[in-house]
Amino acid sequence: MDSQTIVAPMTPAGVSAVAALRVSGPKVREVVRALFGEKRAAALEPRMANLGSTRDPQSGKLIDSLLYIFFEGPNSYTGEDVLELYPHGNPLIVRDLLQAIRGLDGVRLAEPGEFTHRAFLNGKMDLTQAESVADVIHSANRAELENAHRLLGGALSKKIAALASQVKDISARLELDVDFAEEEADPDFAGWEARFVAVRESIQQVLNSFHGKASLSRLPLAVLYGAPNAGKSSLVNALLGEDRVLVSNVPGTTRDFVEVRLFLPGGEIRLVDTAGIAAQATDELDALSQKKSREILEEADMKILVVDGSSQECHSREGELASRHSREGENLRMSAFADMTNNADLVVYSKSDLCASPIPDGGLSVSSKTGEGLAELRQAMNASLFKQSADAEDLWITSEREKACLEDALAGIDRALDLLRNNPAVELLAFEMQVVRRALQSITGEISSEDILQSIFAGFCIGK
Ligand SMILES: Nc1nc2c(ncn2[C@@H]2O[C@H](COP(=O)(O)OP(=O)(O)OP(=O)(O)O)[C@@H](O)[C@H]2O)c(=O)[nH]1
Ligand SMILES: [Mg+2]
Repeated sequence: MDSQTIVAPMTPAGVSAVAALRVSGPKVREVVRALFGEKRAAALEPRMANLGSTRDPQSGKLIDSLLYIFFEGPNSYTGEDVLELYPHGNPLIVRDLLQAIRGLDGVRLAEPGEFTHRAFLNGKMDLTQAESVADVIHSANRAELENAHRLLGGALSKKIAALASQVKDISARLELDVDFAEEEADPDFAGWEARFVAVRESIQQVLNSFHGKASLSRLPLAVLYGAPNAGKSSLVNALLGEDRVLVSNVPGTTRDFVEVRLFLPGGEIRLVDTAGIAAQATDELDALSQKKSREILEEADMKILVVDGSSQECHSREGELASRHSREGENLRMSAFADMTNNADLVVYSKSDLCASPIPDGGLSVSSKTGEGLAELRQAMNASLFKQSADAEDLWITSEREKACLEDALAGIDRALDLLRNNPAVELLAFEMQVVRRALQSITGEISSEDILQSIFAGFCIGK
């Protein structure tokens, strides 16, 4: 690790009420002296918020009056001396402050993830925890965030450490046998297989828990579709609690599809309101609108068919739009339409305030006017679009690197099992168990190379 002091903004570029910068390294006290003066630096108390004015060390011009906190190493995020500064969130101020700090001798701009990299090198966290810091920041839904918090809390580290120590015991025993191999012509392998299989199962279990991360740029997508005038746009407004999209009693009000963001208990989703789809388009524009509706439906993670619950058709069990239209004619377009209406993940019967009769099973009765059924609709969307909130014990891994290490460990234990069953040679067994142990230790970073560390932390954001 180089001994330079590093600085970076922790908050994204742009205007905000307050911004935050972090400085870490041996020159932190000198940074305080340069920014706030000799007296402040001499009286610096760890973990106390200070209000001060800072001037550009070169020009003497006021940069800002701001809060700052000093953390004395090793009791800091990185394990080094750390200074956090909270100026007003004007990009000009952040820039000036950054310039003033990095202009000091022995201070440079931090690389992405460098603070966390230092935290790892200084033993503040292991590699699974360091990787989960990025997950905590980027989780796209609540279940992921809860998992990331469990990882950061060291839940995986504990599991892996327990496994590694099991393997270590086996290795120690095997190595002992290697030492005595000459004297004891035929080591006794009875009982070993069960131990190997137990290790294998534990590794496989963690490996099976792998699933990738949802991407913030790919939020789950729910699409509302149905016949013109069914009440789709009204439902979007009711779910949002504001009049965002146009509503009218003229069928064909919505032309282009409209996308909004909606917060559900599990996280944020994209909700799309589409143009009404009918078996027959009224004109060219209508045909185009309907084509777009069909296209976005193909991308949907949840297709919600909205049926006008106040119309006659909704009251007969078989009387959904699809069958109505298929009865009307059998041309290709209509059967495609029927397919689509039959493909719904959920059928919502709208305008329940106008419709007193019961609705078909499995459907949901809602009114955008009175709010009836909206809570149930949100719940159904949440259940369909998000992995159900995991219980406290549930833990999964998200890192491809950790997955690859586990695969190496699994391959090693499989080779060891094969040897044990077919050709038990104590040296070879000891060698394979060492491979397994190393693979496990590299998950937590007990064994790591500078290259691997570089590639992990390069994926972080600046300032973390
Ligand atoms: N009473 C009542 N009227 C509703 C309800 N929801 C929608 N409407 C009325 O039904 C008509 C059509 O509503 P929209 O939300 O524009 O229907 P749409 O499905 O978006 O229609 P298109 O965009 O034309 O496909 C409007 O006159 C709404 O006021 C409801 O829950 N209760
Ligand atoms: Mg509409």
